[in-house]
Amino acid sequence: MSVNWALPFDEKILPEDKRNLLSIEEYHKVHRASITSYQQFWAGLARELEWFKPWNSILDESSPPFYKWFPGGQLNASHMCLDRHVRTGRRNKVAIIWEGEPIDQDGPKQVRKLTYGDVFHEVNRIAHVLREKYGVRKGDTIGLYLPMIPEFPMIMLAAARLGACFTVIFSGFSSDSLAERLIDTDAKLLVTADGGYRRGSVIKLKEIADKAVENAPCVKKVIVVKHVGNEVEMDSSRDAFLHDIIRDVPQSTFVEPEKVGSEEPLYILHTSGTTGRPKGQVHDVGGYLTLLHATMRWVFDARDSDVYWCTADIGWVTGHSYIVFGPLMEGLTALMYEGALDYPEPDRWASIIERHRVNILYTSPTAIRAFMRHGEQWVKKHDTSTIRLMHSVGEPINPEAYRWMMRLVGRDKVPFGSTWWMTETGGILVSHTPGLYMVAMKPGTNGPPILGIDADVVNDRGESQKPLERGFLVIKNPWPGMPLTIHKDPERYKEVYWTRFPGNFYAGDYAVKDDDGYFWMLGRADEIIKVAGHRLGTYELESALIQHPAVAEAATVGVPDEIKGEVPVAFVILRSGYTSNPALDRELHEWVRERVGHVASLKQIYFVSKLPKTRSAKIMRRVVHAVVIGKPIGDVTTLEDEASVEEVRRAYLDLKKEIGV
Ligand code: 6R9
Repeated sequence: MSVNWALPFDEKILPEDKRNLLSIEEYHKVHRASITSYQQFWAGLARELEWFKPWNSILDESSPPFYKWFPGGQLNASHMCLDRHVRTGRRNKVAIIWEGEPIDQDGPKQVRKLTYGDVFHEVNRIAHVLREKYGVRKGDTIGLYLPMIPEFPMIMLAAARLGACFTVIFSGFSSDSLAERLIDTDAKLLVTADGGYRRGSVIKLKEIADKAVENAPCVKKVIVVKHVGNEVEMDSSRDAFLHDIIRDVPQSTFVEPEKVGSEEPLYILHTSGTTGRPKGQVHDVGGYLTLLHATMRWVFDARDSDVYWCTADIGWVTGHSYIVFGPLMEGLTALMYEGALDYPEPDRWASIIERHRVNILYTSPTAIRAFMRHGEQWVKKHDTSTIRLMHSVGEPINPEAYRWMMRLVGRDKVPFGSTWWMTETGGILVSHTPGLYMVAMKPGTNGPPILGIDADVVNDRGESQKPLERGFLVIKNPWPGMPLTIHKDPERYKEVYWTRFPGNFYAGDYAVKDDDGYFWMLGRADEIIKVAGHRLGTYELESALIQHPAVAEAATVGVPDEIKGEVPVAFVILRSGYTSNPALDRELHEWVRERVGHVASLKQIYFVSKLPKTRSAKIMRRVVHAVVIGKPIGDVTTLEDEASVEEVRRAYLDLKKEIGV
């Protein structure tokens, strides 16, 4: 059955700068031509990169869905981001403006400005010690567990320089999550820091890393960046401070960038799902950089004079692509901020824009909703008129948040879009492209697919939906930036993304197209929860819960939250002998935070004696979710015991009455 979707699509906003303005019909025409010969189209973009050796063919399609872009071609991501620029006038251009969180009445206590020359020298020195002292080579993987400091991108670039693969673990993850990801990637070296700041307190990263390494025997050595200066325990046979090991490496050290195959791995980044362990998405070099090059130009309209700020954390894919590789490859000045956007006062973000004269802003709906809640007087304290382009990412943007930001920062005239993509896609695939062609903006839309990307909305049988009929988002052609595979699990890669609609990539999102062919992504069709734009799997939360001795079974679902978009709640069945009480409730909250990380704070725990299950004993989270958000529970013919639904509903309503949530 198709659902007709009411979208606010009558509201169209035109940017003030109409240089690239196209009607949507004209855009579709250009777009159609780009996807008809998409391979040649992308090869044209790839030629703008600097290759050590040209590719043998554009796309290896011999064993779908394991596509390889530009096989035979050789390049190096560190060379692309640094060497190319230091040969030119960009050597003395600021590459990274970094601001730390601590601040007093005189302003931020730490601001660092690193030129392309500075970053180049530092990356070479780090690459030198990684190779000479730690024996890091092509084929090795190193783990990174770091706060948002300039060393973070520099270590990624040093690994890439050696042709080694890196894997970043978000610093909000716990030691268990860190260990699991290190083991999955056989990381032999871990780079961490003494600590990081978060809303004025210090997160003791080294301590968490130590616990993880105890359980991850693959990790033989640990490098520690001194950042906060907190006391840390150092195991002299295993640990060393970065500043100590590079002290004697001369500034002029040059490490020849390794010639890396286009189709070889650059990094592995884990994403959460509903079942099984987190999936390590493996990204290549040539295709990935090609997509970033295109989207930096088209979506962000990157120009040499810009100060560009992406407010994400490098721990997530947005930071990989649009803090590190995208902006540095394009030779931009990228701003990096360590802390919370509304700390210590709600205007921190606006003061950063004003002080550093930011031109391009890439942020999230969650951040915008938090700014809104604090009130517009805070943003009005600052001159944000340097902003000439904005985008949001991570979750659907509600039209209210869009309009607020557009009015107060966008002055109702700058290009402002919502870029859709995911860890798997490597870079932006559905978005406005004001740097190339601009079409009318509509609050809440993602816009049409970018050139070269054939996206569609389909029904259960894989047939195209009509405008305003909800369906599943699919990508119909291979695209540069797509994953090579899931690390150690190619079968799963095939099954999760390529089996539901054979030949098409299944993204797992609900979407509709409107009459103009704009896409509106409506949220996940599976049980992935997006908390403040961060992707969390129900599986990780539930497996943490059932490790607790009191818990027999658990189901977690996302519930709407005014600021964070969604937050997880859990329904828990206790083992016999245990009864629910406030102390146990507190303990379980803490237990999950400790095991998964602070991103995984449960909003509420409901104690029940049954959960809705299928006859094959699978928990029906869909049913739990429907009860919690007050929607019809839909088809329950596979439900084993209908009373369980009542039980979940009662637990939910009782607590709601009691505490008013
Ligand atoms: C980049 C990133 C991917 C999921 C994706 C979708 C949601 C991302 C969105 C959006 C609506 C946008 N999503 N951007 N939904 N509008 N502009 O977020 O990657 O963490 O892997 O999440 O995020 O549901 O499937 P990732």
